[in-house]
Amino acid sequence: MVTDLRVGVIGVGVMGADHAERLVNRIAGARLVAVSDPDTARADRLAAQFDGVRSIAGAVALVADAAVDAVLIASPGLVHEEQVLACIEHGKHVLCEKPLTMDAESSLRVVEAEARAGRPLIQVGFMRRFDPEYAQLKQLLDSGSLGRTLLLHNVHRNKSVPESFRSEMIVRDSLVHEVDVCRWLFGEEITEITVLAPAPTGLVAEGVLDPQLAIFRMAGGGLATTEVFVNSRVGYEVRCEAVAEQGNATIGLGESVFVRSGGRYGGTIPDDFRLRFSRAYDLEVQAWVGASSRGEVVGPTSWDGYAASAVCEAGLEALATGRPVTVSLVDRSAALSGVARR
Ligand code: ISE
Repeated sequence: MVTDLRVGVIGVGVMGADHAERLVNRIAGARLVAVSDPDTARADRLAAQFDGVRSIAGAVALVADAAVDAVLIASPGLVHEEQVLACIEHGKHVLCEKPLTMDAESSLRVVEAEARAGRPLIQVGFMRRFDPEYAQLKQLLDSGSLGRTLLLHNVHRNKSVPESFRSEMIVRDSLVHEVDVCRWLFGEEITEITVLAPAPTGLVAEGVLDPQLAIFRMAGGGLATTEVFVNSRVGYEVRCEAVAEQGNATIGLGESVFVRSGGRYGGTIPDDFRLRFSRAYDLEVQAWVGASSRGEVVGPTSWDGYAASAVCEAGLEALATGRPVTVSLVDRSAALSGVARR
């Protein structure tokens, strides 16, 4: 008899609550059984919305709980290392929201701990890989029909973010998505990053550099540009254009209903990522549940999380200095055998 994967969710803010609702209503083969949040009242309230969901005080206690088979981490990046290491220690599959951790050193500790455990357990929440449009673009580029990919141009705009969202978070929490997209679409590591900022919008707190423009140099000689603008005031706009030898391809142009009325025409722009990427999140979590039930990992791995952390760490230096910064990764095979050191 096939039994449902019993899932616990750590962190029930915006994204964790969204995933909890997804697990209950849209994911096959899984059952939400527990939630945990430092704000215990918030966790209690969420648990009370669904049948059979316990609110557990303490993230590590949730991981250790015998009635939890697998863990979805949607807490802030600062506490990911401890929580992911606990999952590895207890042999539990984990889907960890990005960023994997806050810097390359701590992400590498996670990669090595997983390697020493002897089996893959970690999927990192780079959901763009599961978005049908991004997946089609990847297929197209990999097919070779457009020739070699030369350039990627990304746009990543949020309508607005809280005042606490500082310049560093634009790199670590927002740009990190395009770091993964570029590594994945090119199938190569990023070797150098530059992050420039124009005179900022007047609509942000003093000292916040928004928007930012990042340039990645790829190992095979390709280049990528990314504009991140988290207070664009427009809506959630995420686009990617690939320029190849025999043509170019763009995704993210918007697929909503096109309306003509009252002398105007057009569609709508989603307010935030939960709407724009709802299908991607469903496919991501469904893939994780299926793979975890089979004892496998699909999608972005801990190495992908580590490489992204290393690029963002270099990106922070690039933002501070205005200069290109080399990204240095440890030897991959050494890391995956659990013994890499920087
Ligand atoms: C947020 O954490 C996300 O992951 C969103 O996808 C991104 O657009 C936003 O800028 C981040 O703050």
